[in-house]
Amino acid sequence: MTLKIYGIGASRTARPLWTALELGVPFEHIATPYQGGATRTPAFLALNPNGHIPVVVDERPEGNLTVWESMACALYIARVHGKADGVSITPATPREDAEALRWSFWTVSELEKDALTVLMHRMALPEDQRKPGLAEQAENRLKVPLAVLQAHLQAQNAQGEAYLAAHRFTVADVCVASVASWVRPAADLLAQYPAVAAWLKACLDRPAQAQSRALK
Ligand SMILES: N[C@@H](CCC(=O)N[C@@H](CS)C(=O)NCC(=O)O)C(=O)O
Repeated sequence: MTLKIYGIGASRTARPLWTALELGVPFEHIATPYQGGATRTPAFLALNPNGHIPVVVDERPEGNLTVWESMACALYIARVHGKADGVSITPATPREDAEALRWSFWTVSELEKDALTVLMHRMALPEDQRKPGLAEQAENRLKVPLAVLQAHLQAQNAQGEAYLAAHRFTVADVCVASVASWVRPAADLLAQYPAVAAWLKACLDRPAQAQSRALK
């Protein structure tokens, strides 16, 4: 039985990679950059007709199972390959499962697009291609979801829970922190949400995060 993860760490593939590394699940990393045509070959398109990374292929006794969409990949690995023992990052109760699902869906619908605009136009693009006006507009819109995240984390902290779904770090934190990290170039904005900034730092300081990003 082999778990294969296609993609590179410096992409949304970090989400399933980070999840697998946190769990200590053995996997084969199939280095697949999103630039240069590797995601447009017939073989790759047969795995993901969208032509995007990540893709997870779980070679199981009953047959191969293919998962794409980065949040689905991370949640799948946690659920199917992790232990729901209340210690690992796998959700262990219906409440933890609900939190992981809702915050992952929330991230792709409420946070990801504007966070990516901040990353691209404050840091990732060559300076002469950056449009600070686009970044400013995105930062203004991000005040709404960041306030929602801040309120949730404050409520969690008030009941002695340091992370999104539980007292311990779970796959919910992988899914949200991997996107919230894109807002870091807007340091002044992030500083307005101290519970978010502290939680994000705790998530990104985890060794498995750096290990996932380093996989080329
Ligand atoms: N919603 C998808 C988006 C996947 C995606 O856009 N991946 C990028 C890399 S981060 C990609 O493969 N881009 C190459 C392309 O679209 O050609 C997910 O979360 O998996």
